[in-house]
Order: sequence, then C-alpha cells, then structure tokens
Amino acid sequence: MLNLKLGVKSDPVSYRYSYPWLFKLMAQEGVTHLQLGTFVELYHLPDESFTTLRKQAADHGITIDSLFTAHRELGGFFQTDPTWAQVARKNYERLIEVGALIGAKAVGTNPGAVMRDRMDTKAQGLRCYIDHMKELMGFAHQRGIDWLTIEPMSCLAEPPTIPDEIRTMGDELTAYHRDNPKTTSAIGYCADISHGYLDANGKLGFDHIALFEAALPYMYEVHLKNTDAKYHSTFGFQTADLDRGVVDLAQFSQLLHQQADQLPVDELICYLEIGGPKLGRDYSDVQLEAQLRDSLQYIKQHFLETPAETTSNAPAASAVASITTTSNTANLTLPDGFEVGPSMMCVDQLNFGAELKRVEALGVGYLHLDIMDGHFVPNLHMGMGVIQALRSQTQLPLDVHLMVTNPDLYIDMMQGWGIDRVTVHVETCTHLDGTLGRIRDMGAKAGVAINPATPLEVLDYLYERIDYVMLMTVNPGFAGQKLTPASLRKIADCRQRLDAAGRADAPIQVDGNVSFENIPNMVAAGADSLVAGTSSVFHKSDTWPANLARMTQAASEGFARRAPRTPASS
Ligand code: S6P
Ligand code: MG
Repeated sequence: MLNLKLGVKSDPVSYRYSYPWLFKLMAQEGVTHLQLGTFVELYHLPDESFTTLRKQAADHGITIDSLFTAHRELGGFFQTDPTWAQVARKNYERLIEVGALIGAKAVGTNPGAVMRDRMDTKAQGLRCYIDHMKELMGFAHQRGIDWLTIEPMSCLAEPPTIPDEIRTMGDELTAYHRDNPKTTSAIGYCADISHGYLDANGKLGFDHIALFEAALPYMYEVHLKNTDAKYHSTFGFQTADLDRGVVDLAQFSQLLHQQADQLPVDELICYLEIGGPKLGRDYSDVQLEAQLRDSLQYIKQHFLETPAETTSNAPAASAVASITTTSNTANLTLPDGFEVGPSMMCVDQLNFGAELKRVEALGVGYLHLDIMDGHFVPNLHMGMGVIQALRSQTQLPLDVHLMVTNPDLYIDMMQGWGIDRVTVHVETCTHLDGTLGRIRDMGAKAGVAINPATPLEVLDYLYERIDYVMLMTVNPGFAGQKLTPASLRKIADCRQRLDAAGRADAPIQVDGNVSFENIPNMVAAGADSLVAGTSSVFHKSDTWPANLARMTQAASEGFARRAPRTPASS
C-alpha cells in the first residue's frame, strides 16, 4: 500500500518571501514536509545558518526531509575542463553537509548538462558523473544521509532523459549501493511529473508519463508542478506543449497506486514546485500565497485523496474523466454579462489581505462588499476604511452593497475611491431618484436592492436611472440564511418587467443563499450576477476553486433551462 505525502519545494521562495512565511503557510495548510531548494549562498553560508533554519522549521512543525538543487551549478562533471569537475565535487560535498545540518534524509540534484555544441563529450561526461556519484554515495553515507536523488530531465544534453538513459544510470548506481550497502547511501530518482522529451525538431519522443514510468523502479521522491484549479501547470505550457507535460494529477495518482510494487519505497513525498522564476522577484509575487494555497488544496484533493475506484483496479479512464469534468466546468463559456462576485464578509476577516489574494486567484467577476450600519440591518461588518484601502490592492471591480439608513452619506464619502458599482436599498432612500443620480455622478454604476417583501413596482419610474437590479433573496444582514420563499418567482417577475420596460440589458443580481442547489433555478428564472457566500464559493465541503467550478456548472444548467427572452418591441 503506497503512502503518498505532500510537501513543498522551497525555491524560489528564498528570494521572494521569508522562510517563516512559507513555514507558516504550510502549517496552516497542514503540509509539513519541506524540500529545501538551493540558492547560490547555500555553498558559503556557515553551518549555523542551517541549524537555525532547521529550528525555525521545527518551530512551525515542518520537517526538512530533503534538499534539492535544480540550478545546474553541479554540472561540472559534464565539462571537459577537469577544474570544473573539482568545483562541482566541492559544491556537491557541501550540499551533502548542508543536508545533514538540516536533518534531511535525501539530497538531490539534477545532474547538469553537456554543452549543446559539445554533445560528442556526453559519454565521457556521464562516466565522470557516475564515478563521482559513487564516491559521493560514500560521502553522504558517512554524514548520515540515507538517499542521494537524481532528477531525470527532458533534454538529451541533461542526462538521464530518455527511458534507456534513466534505466542505465539507475541500474548502475543502485547496483553499486546493493553491493556496498554498509558504506553508501541509497540512490533514487526525484521524478518530475511533467518532464517529457521532444527531439530537436520539436517532435514528441517520450511523453511525461513514459518518462515517469521509466523512473518508477528507482523513485524516491517526486516533483509536482504548481497546479491550479484546472490542474494545469503554470510553468508556461502552451497547447502545443500538452504532450510533454501538462499533467492530470488523478492519472498520476492512479498510476502510482497501481504500480506501487515497482517502487523501492512504500512512502513517497511529492513536493510542489513553486511557480515563477528560479531567482529573484517577479510580478507574480503578490499572488504567490493565493496560488500556493490553492495548489496545495487542489493537490490534496485530487492527488492525495485517491478516489475509491483509483485504489482498486478500476480502469484508468474513470479518474481521468472526473478530473476532466472539473476542468471543463471551470472553463465553461457562459453568456456575456454572467458574473460571480464573492461576498467578502464571508472570508476570514482576521486574514483579510491573504484571503483577498486567494479570492483574486479564483478568477471571479467582482468583489461584493457589504456595508452595514446596525440600523437598517441588525449587524455591522466591514468598515468604510477597508473599502477605501481595497482599491490599491486589487484590479477587480468593487461592488458595494449599502445596507444603511442614510446611503447618501456613504456615497459622498466614497467619491474618488474608484468604486465601480454601488447598490442602495429602495427601502432606505427618501429621494431614491436623486441617490441613484449621485452614484452615477461619481462614475459608478447604480443598482437598486429590493428586499424580499418589497414589491417590484418600485422600479416603475427608475428604469432610466439604474444599471442593474439586486434582488435580496434573504433578509439582509447575515450570511448563511435560507432562501425566502417567493425569491424564484420574484426573479422571473423582475426579468419580465425589465424586459418589458426596454431594459433587457439590465442584469439581475441575486444576493442571499445563492447555493449550488438554488443557482440553476435562479439562473433559469433570470439571474445574471451571483453573489457568492457560505452556501457556494466559500462552502466548507470543498476548495474554493472546486466550489467555483461547481457554481459555474450549476449556472450553465440554469442557462440551458432559461426561456427565450422577449424584449419590448419599442
Ligand atoms: C448579507 C449580505 C450578503 C451575504 C451573502 C452571503 O445580507 O448582503 O451579501 O454576504 O448573501 O451568502 P450566503 O451564501 O452565505 O447566503
Ligand atoms: Mg450583500
């Protein structure tokens, strides 16, 4: 029985965020295994730096199980100038010493490369590499390292690449350990789930599954790519590259479980590689936390938590199909104007900044922001200061829902804040026409919110003043309530009214218990914009990306049932 575990490979975090930041995030996500990725300073920092790092990790409940470099700085064994090999050897030994200092069981590398214009030196480079590795297996053993790992690559200049090379190198080095079990560390592969081989003409030689399978008999650990809700790697793959490495996590999970008897171990830690450039900061830094959390949650669900049929002998297609459905769901094309806006009162308010990034990473249409005054509704939540601060933090449209007795006051306050939409309750406005004008004057779209018991007639003389209508489908004030009984009928009536008044273009937003179950009916009745709360996108039963995919699927069912529209003939 194979035990798959999830970890994180730390680089390139080294240059973008602090290690305690990463440790905290991992602990919060329940991921406790770290593969420390290297950074150039690693070879020169004193021992103390690593014992401190080990302690910092331990303080967060994280173990540094592995050390790994993919920077090719150890590629000197493949150079013809022997001084390069000497430097590589020195660095390799330091890498192993560092591995021991941080308490790692494994130290891994990719071997490095022959120069592309000197492919004729490959056999000689390989011999040099393997001979050094045998000695390094002894060096590692003396320092208490259990495994040295090697990453099979996807380019012939970086052996091992193709299955033959993977087997030849794996066989020679594992045989050496078998013959010298008391004096050498074991050797294994750190296989990457997305390495496939294209030849010089761009023709697929071996896809990522073939290379992964070839590495199975020697596999000690795995690299997972940064995997988003659509399970696609964010490493820049284009459609044409699909064959060589866009992965289906469920398929790999299934493959590992089905071929577990080939592996030399019964526990495999799979480390998520963090997206972005290996060195230095980049534009995506601000999204890193949200991406990482989403990836970890997604991997846990689709890679670790193997569906029951996957662990049995069910055909491979079943798991693949279920994943494909999820992916397609997220990519469904819905009519123009259809939008989902998460209600930010439902996120963890004590971690608002981080939660905002997670919401942004979902790819939603807008942020729904509830302002309450404790008078019109019996609750208080987000303050105006938060609304103001949000503009500099996000590009998403800001949709402010004013549940206050004196909306004019707040509208005036928001002048110049860059708010995109403001919704006021008809029940609160003495001079509703004027208030809607004020909203448009500040450059925002104007919406009217209508409580469950308020009749739709209030719209009759507002059609020229509004950009959309919001129907409250619960009594405002709190998340987590039940749909009010007349809601669906009211959505249909409202749609009819708007169409008849020549405002077929005006969308209906629905707010309150917009749940997976209610969405098809709401959309079929005429809802175009869904405020998403605890009964949908933030539902505890699944990850946010999976919830959003489920919402989108539910909405598409609703659209399929929607009656053809009959706009006014005017
Ligand atoms: C409260 C507020 C709403 C809620 C939202 C929560 O009245 O206006 O925006 O945040 O309705 O959604 P759910 O799914 O928890 O009902
Ligand atoms: Mg609201």
